[in-house]
Amino acid sequence: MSDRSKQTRLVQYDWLESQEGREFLGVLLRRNKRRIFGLLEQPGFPSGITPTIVPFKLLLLGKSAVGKTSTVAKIAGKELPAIYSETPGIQTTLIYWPAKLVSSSKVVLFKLHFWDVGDSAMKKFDHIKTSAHMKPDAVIFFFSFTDSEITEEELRDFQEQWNIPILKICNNEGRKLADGSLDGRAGIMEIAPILNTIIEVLWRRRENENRKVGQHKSSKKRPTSNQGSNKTLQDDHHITDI
Ligand SMILES: Nc1nc2c(ncn2[C@@H]2O[C@H](COP(=O)(O)OP(=O)(O)OP(=O)(O)O)[C@@H](O)[C@H]2O)c(=O)[nH]1
Ligand SMILES: [Mg+2]
Repeated sequence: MSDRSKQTRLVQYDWLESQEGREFLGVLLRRNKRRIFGLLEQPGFPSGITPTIVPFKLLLLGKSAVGKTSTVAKIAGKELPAIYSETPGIQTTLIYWPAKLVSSSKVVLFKLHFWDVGDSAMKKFDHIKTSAHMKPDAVIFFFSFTDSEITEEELRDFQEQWNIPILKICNNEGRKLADGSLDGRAGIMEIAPILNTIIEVLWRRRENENRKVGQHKSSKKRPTSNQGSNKTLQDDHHITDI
């Protein structure tokens, strides 16, 4: 059993199916179709609700035709490309994802910025992966189950060894509405486990980083015997405070 399976959850996975979750989900939809948000836009919420927005940048890498662009389309609730064409360079997509934290019962709006890098662009500009300008919060590596070079067993070993979750997605067309367009709500419920796992991993890592910074600061600020001992770290604002 991997360490990951023993960890307690940080995000409430079935929250979107609750009354409150459905209200938040509603802001991602318009007439049951997924809304697309531009770079400067963000969803409006019912009055009195202003969730904390937490941005993350995700870099998608993997060899050509492995399914990066199709996966982003599926996650964003867009039609899948009818025919394959290589992504010429980098294509960015912004997705908002509300989630409820287990620890504080607060709703956080995750702002996920997916950077889909076409394989030949990656080969041409190999420095992208390590570029300081790029600064991704995480890299998602893609593999295809139809690729005979990689077996499921190898992927399982990889998961156990590195304690990185392997997420499976099937980029099928998805349920349609009467007018032939994609059913946004059904699409969201389909991809919810994937996005919840991604934010869970990112959130856990950020909490660990903040904890380390907090410990480092508290050891530096630890009062000496002739200083007041009531000094606290209340001025440190960590994301874990949410
Ligand atoms: N069977 C199957 N085919 C898929 C799936 N996802 C994508 N494909 C197909 O794989 C091909 C490549 O998909 P893309 O998403 O364009 O691949 P990509 O990784 O973005 O490729 P580059 O832009 O060249 O790097 C297309 O013909 C898709 O229809 C899937 O889940 N299952
Ligand atoms: Mg592509």
